[in-house]
Formats: sequence, structure tokens, C-alpha cells
Amino acid sequence: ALAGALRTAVAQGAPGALARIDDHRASYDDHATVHTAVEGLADRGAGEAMDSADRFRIGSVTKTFSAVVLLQLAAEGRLDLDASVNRYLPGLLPDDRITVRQVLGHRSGLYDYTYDMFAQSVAGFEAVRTKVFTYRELVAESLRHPRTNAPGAAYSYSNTNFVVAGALIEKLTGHPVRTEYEQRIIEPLKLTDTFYVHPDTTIPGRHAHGYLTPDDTKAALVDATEQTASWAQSAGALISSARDLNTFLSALLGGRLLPAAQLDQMRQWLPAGPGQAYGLGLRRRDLSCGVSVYGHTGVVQGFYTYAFTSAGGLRSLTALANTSNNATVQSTMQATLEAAFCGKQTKANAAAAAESAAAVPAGADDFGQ
Ligand code: REX
Repeated sequence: ALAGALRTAVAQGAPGALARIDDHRASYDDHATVHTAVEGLADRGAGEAMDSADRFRIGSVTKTFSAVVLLQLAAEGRLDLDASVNRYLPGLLPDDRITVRQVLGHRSGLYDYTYDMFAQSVAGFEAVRTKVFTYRELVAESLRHPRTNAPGAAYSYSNTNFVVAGALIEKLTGHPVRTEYEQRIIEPLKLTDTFYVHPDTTIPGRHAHGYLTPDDTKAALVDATEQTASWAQSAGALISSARDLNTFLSALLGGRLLPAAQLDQMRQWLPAGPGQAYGLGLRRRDLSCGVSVYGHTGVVQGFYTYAFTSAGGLRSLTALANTSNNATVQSTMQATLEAAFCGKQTKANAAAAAESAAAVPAGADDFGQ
């Protein structure tokens, strides 16, 4: 089923696709069974096939890394989630009522500046490909628009929130976000494929190229691999691999990155569309078989990422298609979640799913395995 989803994505216009499942039996110390699938090309120019170890731009999966750093700072007593952002960054936001928790849960009402920036997908991308922004410049872009809601009143997904998160990390620690990602997550988990190179434009080592689909679908794909990703920074500029994202999410949901109290805060869910909920920098997807999975999606020019794990982190899936701005491919890639966590639909597992759905009311918190 996983390979079938990747084949469909390539038939629908992605040059290539990859997926990797890490499956632990009873505990993280078990040797994981690894399943991989690949389809199509990593590099159209060189005619190089996709490899499941290829690195790529993970887009908003970066938000989960940023949230982990801030929740560790909360655990250390250096940050109060319910304090005003302006307490730490005086004058950054136009409303003192906006809290850190609202920012991490996309409930601040701060407009997403990327709507304007990428209204025209290719021209918008080329205009920022080599630009370097400060956090304050990106927040200023957002503030040209009215807020989408009063602080805390509604969920409204916005990159601006995680630009604020990056500014908070740098203010509280006195270090660039890169140092905090490295010291708190990348080095302890030995994520040797994970890099924050901003404002450098290249992906180190063997990687998939990313191909942006123009709005005029008859036009040729645009190789968008090389960019500063400065428009995204702490909201979306990390580079990683399927192996590293699986390790990261297994560690997070397995309780090895945050104390229980902060992991619980991260999993305070609010509805975010049908079958979806958002915590703090963490998405929940409720699958057709009654299983819920935890992680994030990512979209940067040329790369669609899905990275999710089971409730206790024992089974993780990362899937990538190396195109973007192609809604058909994006929804096909969602099928990798169904394939990895629900498997082929049979009468037996449909019955098990119904039983599990009856035991856990929809939308209820489901901490633990
Ligand atoms: C920017 C435009 C997309 C992409 C964006 N990405 O906001 C963030 C992210 C970092 O990953 N968010 C997604 C471009 C939603 C997530 O959380 O999964 N689109 C493209 C356009 C549209 O240019 N005109 O598809 O490459």
C-alpha cells in the first residue's frame, strides 16, 4: 500500500517519492524493523533515482523542533507558556494579550505573511529565493494585515507564530536557533542527516532535488532545491531525512525529549479540521482505522513531507514527494499514513478500529500507548 501511494504520486506529477517506516515491537530498545519504499527520481537533470536515505527540506516539521526547544526552556523554568510574548520581546507584537501558548498552538490571530509572498507561486518564490530576512521583518509583513482573530479565540495556522517562536528561542538563550536545535535535539539523538544551514542555500550531502509545480501546470517544473528558506527559518528551514525524522518523533512521543508535564502540554489538543487536531507545534491525525498519529506535515517549494508516529512512538513513518504546489500529489501522500498505520482494510481490522473508536471518544486526549 505504501509503495502504491508513492507510485500514484509519481504518476500525478512528482518526479520522485520515498517512504520509511521504523517499527519497534515493545520498547524503543528493540531493534526496529525498517521498511522503505522509493519511486522515481531524486534528480531529473542527472537522472538519479530516489534513495530512501536522501536528505530533503522538511518545511513545517521544523515547527515541532522549535516547540521542543521552547518546552525544554519551560521545563527549565526559563519560560512561562502563559506569559505574554511581549514580556520576553517588548513591543514585538501589537497586543500584550498574545501568549506563548497561543503562538505555539496557532491561536494568536497573527496573519500568515506567506499568503501574500507566494500568491504567485514561481514569481513569489524567485523573489525570496536568495533573500535573508530578520524575524522582525517577517513579523512586520504579518502586521500589515489585521489579526485573523482575538488572542486565543480560534485556531488559524500561521507561519508568523513560529517566526515568533524562533525570536523567543534566540532571546531566551542568547544563541541562534541553530545552536539550540543542535545542542538540545540533533546531537543527543545523533541526527546526522539533520541541518539548519540558514542562510546557506545548499543541502549538504546526498539529497533529493525539490521541484516546484508552476501555477500554470503546462509550464516546466522549477528546481527549487537551492534557497535560503529565510522566509521560513524557525517555521520551516530544517533539512533532514526519513530516518532522522522517525528517530526524532519516536523520541518525542516516547518521552525522551521532554519531561512528562511538558509533553502533556504539547498534547493539549484543539480541533484543526475534520480528523485533525493541533497541540503545541504538533499535529494529530485520526485515521480511518481508529488509530491516531502524531507529528507534522511540511511544505516548502519542491518538497511535501509527512512525518508521524504512533501514540507512544513505537511506529514512525516519514514520506516525501519531491514536488509541491500540486494538491493532487499532496492528498495522495496522505495515503502513506493510512498504509503505514492502518494497513490493508480487512473486516478484522475494521472491527478492531470500531472497537477502539468506541472506547476513545473522538477528540479525547489519548496520552500513552
Ligand atoms: C509556503 C508556500 C507553504 C509553498 C508554507 N510552508 O507555509 C510552511 C509549511 C513552512 O510547511 N506549512 C504547511 C508553495 C502547511 C504544513 O504545516 O504542512 N505554495 C508550494 C505556493 C502557493 O506557492 N501559491 O506549494 O511550494
